Amino acid sequence: MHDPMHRRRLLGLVGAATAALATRPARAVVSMQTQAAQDAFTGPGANPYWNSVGPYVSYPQKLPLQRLTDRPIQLETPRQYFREAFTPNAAFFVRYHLPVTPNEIDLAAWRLSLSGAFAHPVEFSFEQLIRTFKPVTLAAVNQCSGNSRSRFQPRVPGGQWGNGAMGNALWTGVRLRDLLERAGLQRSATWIQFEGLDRGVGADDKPSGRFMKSLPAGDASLDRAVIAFLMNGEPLPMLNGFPVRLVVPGKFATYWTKHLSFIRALTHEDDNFWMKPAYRIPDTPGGDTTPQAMASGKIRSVPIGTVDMPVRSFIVDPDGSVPLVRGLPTQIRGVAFSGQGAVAKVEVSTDGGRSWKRAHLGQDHGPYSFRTYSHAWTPPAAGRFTLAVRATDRAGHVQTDHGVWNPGGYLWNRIERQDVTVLSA
Ligand SMILES: Nc1nc2c(c(=O)[nH]1)N[C@H]1C(S)=C(S)[C@@H](COP(=O)(O)O)O[C@H]1N2
Ligand SMILES: [Mo]
Repeated sequence: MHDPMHRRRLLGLVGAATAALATRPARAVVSMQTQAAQDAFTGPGANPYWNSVGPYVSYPQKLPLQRLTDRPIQLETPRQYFREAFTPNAAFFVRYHLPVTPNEIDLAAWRLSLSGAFAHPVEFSFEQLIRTFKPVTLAAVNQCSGNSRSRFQPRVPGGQWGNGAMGNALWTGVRLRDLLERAGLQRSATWIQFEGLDRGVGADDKPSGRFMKSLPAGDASLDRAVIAFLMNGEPLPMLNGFPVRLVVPGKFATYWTKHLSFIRALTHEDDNFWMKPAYRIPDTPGGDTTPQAMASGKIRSVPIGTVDMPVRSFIVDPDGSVPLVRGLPTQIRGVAFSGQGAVAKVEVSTDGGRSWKRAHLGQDHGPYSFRTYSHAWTPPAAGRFTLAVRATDRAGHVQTDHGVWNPGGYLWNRIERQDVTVLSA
């Protein structure tokens, strides 16, 4: 981890800045199963583990998290940290693609460079970055494209995440557009490429040794993108991208480049491995297809950055670990979000999705944030109950019972359920 000297220096700089403020994609389907077999896993009434089943391991600056893999490091956030709108930095999930990740970064030597189709290619030191541009703060959910991939039936290759490959934070940083303008982004630029400092052999057969992601130069998401140096008011944990990371509100986390150090204005489409064939979705409504359609070879694919994150909601409490009591009031609560428009409504069902009641929404932290919800429920009888939650966003999208399928295991957003046992007092 980085030297405490650097941390102190960073905090000093950050203080000055804030004072101014007020996988490899599937090549083949692993197994074919009948609709009945699929429903047993993911159909209505199914109650898969909320998290993955990895061991709890503590990494530097991190509480014990559920480890999927060590090289690259992949750590999942346990369910209980989603009780609040903001995910603690020390509990925030971690996902890398390459095995060699920075353990320390000398802030005095670190630079963010802008190269390629700019009138004035430029490099910024950390101090220049935070002093030159006006800092902004916004809340946004960072969600891995493969969050909940373990629900896919048929199963697809890739990290078998439960629901904990997501987190919400208050990000403070400078606007990407301000930097692009300062460097004189040229009209010939069609894609903007981002790269961090992690290195090594990844899922690529011909190892690039670098993780690079690009968005179209005119993409609306770049207007809201922020180069963040604070996460929930603190320097970013090393594993979440110290000293700065890209935050692209509404887009999946694959574009949220950690240890962001290289920004390149490209005059051609980026076809490096991490843009093609990795991180692509079928060019179909909702990125939904079938193994059969994939096998036909007729499905065109597009980068996952083509879409914003679909609406989701989660039951955090109760979690089924303790029985409820008949006649004793309890709170059903959790979080909801959408990259396609703020959460407009959250509804809760206590009869497995047959009838729905509107939940109470918690504080509004902006359109890209988690929104907490709660619903008071007094179990009317002893027995088994299936709770369910569904959210609707301002664009009118509502969660359904349909489980999406695509070979990358992306875009899962079906209605979540939780079975609970109720005892007679
Ligand atoms: N430098 C770098 N940035 C990266 C990645 C990476 O491998 N290297 N992975 C991306 C992906 S796919 C995800 S899901 C998020 C995870 O962010 P986190 O580790 O801060 O939770 O980082 C994104 N940014
Ligand atoms: Mo990801």
